[in-house]
Amino acid sequence: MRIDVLTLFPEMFTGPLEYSIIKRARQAGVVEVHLVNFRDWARDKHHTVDDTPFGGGPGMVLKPEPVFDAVEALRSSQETAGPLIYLSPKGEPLTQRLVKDLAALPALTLLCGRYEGLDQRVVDHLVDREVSVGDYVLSGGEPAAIVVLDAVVRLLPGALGDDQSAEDESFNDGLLEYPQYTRPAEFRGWNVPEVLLSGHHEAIRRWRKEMSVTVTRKNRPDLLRGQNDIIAGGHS
Ligand code: 9WO
Repeated sequence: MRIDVLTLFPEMFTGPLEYSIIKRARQAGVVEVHLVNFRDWARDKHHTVDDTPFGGGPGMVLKPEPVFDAVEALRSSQETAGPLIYLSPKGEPLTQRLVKDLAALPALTLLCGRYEGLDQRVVDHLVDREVSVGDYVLSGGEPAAIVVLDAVVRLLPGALGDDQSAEDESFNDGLLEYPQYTRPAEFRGWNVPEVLLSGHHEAIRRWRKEMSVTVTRKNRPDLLRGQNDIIAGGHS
């Protein structure tokens, strides 16, 4: 898979690209990440990328020309031009379903905004999908793009080591994951739940399902809508 990232701060990606799964996937040739600074596409001598908003108001807006030029240059130089995804708090929520769909593509372009955002004509006439990673405002789209990058790359065939599973751990059956424990069986007086030491696999399976339902009900009751069959299965 090829992932192009359009950003005014490409250096923000160098750390994440050099660790763990993303690093190994790049080394294995599973993913190729290209960082593009769209300031390089500004045509004036000061490489201006922003201007004041029409209608007044605070801050600055990213000019359309450098973004259009950068994206069009990418699209004409590649045979596999993936969809252009703009990271924005106004976007559709990023879900594991969307991550899976993106991971199935041959290419992807991530566009990171700054300041008060992009000129709307970029969103209307160039962007394919506007995606949000959560209901909060960042100082730019870069941390959100790193989230998308990480979630997508770990699903690519060959990205994970043998000891890891690309199953969406926290979303089996649409429930949150059950608690995990490892040695020692007693730590500072706190014991690992007895059932996990019992070797009784059916009892362990039931306990884990029950814990999944309990933590989901507490932290994400929205996920339980339409899941009553699964909850019933956990108690049967
Ligand atoms: C800032 C602002 C200030 C005054 C009036 C309106 C304003 N809107 C914004 C704003 O939304 N700024 C964004 C900063 C513009 C696009 C890049 N930035 C961004 C992306 N912040 N948060 C995200 C983001 C992306 C994906 N998922 C969650 C948050």
